[in-house]
Amino acid sequence: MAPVAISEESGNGTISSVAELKKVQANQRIEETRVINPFYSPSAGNENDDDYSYAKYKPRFPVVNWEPLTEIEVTDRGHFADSSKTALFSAAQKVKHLTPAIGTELVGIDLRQLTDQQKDELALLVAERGVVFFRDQELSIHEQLDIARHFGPLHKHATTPVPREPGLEEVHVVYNDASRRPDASAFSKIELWHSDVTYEIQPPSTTSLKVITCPEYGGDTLWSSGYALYSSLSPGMQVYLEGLTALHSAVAQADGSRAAGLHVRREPIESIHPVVRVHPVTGWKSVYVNPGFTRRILGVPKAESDTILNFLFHQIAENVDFHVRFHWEPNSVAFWDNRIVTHTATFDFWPQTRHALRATPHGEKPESVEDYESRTGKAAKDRQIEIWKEQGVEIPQSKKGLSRARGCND
Ligand SMILES: O=C(O)CCC(=O)C(=O)O
Ligand SMILES: [Fe+2]
Repeated sequence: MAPVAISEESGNGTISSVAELKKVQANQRIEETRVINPFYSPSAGNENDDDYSYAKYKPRFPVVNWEPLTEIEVTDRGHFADSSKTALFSAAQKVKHLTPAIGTELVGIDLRQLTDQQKDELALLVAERGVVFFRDQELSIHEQLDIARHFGPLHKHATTPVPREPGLEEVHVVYNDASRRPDASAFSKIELWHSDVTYEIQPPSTTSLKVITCPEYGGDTLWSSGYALYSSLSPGMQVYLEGLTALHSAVAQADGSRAAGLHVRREPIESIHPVVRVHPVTGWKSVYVNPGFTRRILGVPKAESDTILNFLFHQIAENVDFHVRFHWEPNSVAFWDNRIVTHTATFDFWPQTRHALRATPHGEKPESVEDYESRTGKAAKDRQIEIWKEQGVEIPQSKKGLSRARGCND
């Protein structure tokens, strides 16, 4: 057989036997199929650190071991807010709603100046609008953590990186640069949609991300409203989903980290949460599954679980009426309510650098419609219908078709 010319693999640039060729090809295949999850940034190198003012916030993976999380008491700050949000809105030059379903930008506010009353109103606004944006924010990561702590006890992530600066283990670092090329063969775009760490017993509530370095264009983030997804469904489907629970798992994330040679700081867990949860402050119903972490619906045939989840995942990722897309600038900050939205970053900016810091308060244990209604004595609501009622709009007949079958879970 004629020698086959290949790159550096065979040392002298030629391969003389079929066995050797097969070995080289197998190695190439392994290299090609190596999974690179864009969320698991490896330790970034030290190149250009002298010129980079945020080098102290570059990723680090400490080799420490944390105990499993246990249940904690959390009271949402939105409960304390004045529903007109006058203190917050009167401090803004402009309040810009970005789509009917989701997303508001507040212009002219300095987050460092917020009073506790304004923070409570922000929590309520985020609970209603899903995600709220601010630009040109000088607040430090320490000040960002202080605001987050106002919303709830902070989550420490078991696998994603923390900043090099000591004492910031509650911060989740997002960092990508030229050394890290996203691997489109490893993940579909649908799989990247997620709500943060939904496998936890008490997944996050009012979460914030500050982008400190980003390309001039590219690297946008999209959010999808779980309220809007719920509202879009037929009454029969709404009732069906309200009676279901689903399994959320950290196992794949931990396995992915270990496969990348990284240390997992807390053993992965799996939790069962309602498929429709009620936001404790708005009382609105939201579909609470996500492609990133929800593995199956419990108590139904697997084929049914796969089909229903697949339908919901596609709606989350593809129904653009549920979406808002945000273009970041350095010092932009987003606050989103992880209980009622999913999100995905875009990975279209390689080889440029994008660097962001997240603070993540724990929310309450997700509450089903039935549990919310028996705890509060109030009926959980469909956000869209509430908004139409407020606007004096007649509710379409198709939305009136079925009332909720009470006691169907008894
Ligand atoms: O990079 C982003 O825009 C978001 C990354 C992410 O999913 C997160 O920080 O929760
Ligand atoms: Fe996220």
